[in-house]
Amino acid sequence: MADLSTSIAGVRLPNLFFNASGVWCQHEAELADLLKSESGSLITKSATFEQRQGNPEPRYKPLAGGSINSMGLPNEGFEYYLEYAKKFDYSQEKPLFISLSGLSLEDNKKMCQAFADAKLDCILEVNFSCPNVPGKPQLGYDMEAMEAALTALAPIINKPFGIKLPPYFDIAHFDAVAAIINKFDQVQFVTCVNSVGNGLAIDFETETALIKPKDGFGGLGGLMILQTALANVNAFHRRLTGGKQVIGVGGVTSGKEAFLHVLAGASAVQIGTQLKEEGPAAFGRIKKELEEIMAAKGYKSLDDFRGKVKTL
Ligand code: RRO
Repeated sequence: MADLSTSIAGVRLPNLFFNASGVWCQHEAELADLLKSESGSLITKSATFEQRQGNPEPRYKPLAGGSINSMGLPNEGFEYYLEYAKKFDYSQEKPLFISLSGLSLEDNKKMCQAFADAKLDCILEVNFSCPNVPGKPQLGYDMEAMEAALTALAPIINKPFGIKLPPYFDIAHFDAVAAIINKFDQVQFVTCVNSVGNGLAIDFETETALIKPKDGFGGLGGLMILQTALANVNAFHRRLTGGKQVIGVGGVTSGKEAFLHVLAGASAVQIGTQLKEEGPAAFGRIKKELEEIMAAKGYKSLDDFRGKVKTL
């Protein structure tokens, strides 16, 4: 039987799969579903300092081959997720990741301080890439602001953590972002990629945008972004030093895309659109499919093929 276990930032996951932050993780009932599922871990919805309703609906639509969303960071406020993290049972086999996405550096500092003060065994993923808050450009596309944020947050968090990155589309940007991240020993993983920002989906018959916020502009996810996600996973896998890892996310609908993410260099794999559409049963199915692929190819563990994509 193939071994799908992995570890991120020194913490073991019984298998490499978990939810992409934002999907099935805003409320405790959804987090309970993830705990019951065959996922190897779980991550909470990106938290802001205050609770938020998010953008007006409709704000998510499935598309042929993916999805578009402009949720606008609906969440219960960081204290809700802090309380959840405090009562979480860390003795069970799934570790807990917490996503933070402050609307300012000051908010991120306050939230990170609160988690540090609580001395919990959860792992922070700081979201540098929400594309959907009107009037707020994402940090991941502002290199100076990203370095300033890491300089401020790393000493506060004071233990290994990760950051969620937007997709990049230029080799110079892969180089520049990796060079910044490599300055921070504590950044032990990057999660690649957040949704491909600011797509526009239009209904042909009604000639109307499919979602309401931002004149219909929203982040693209699902199979249509697979190759962008794989490129980002591989670009950072090749460039990051000091044992830093990459969590792959984008375009995983079956064991096959998950296999490709690991081949590109992913140490864990998150599932977004497919989880939203199929529900938590997706984990059992995709896990089984990956096990069958590994058995057919003669791979016994993820280490046997991680990052080993061949080039011509
Ligand atoms: O809530 C959202 O609109 C959202 C966030 Br924070 C994010 O990071 N990525 C995304 O596609 N949507």
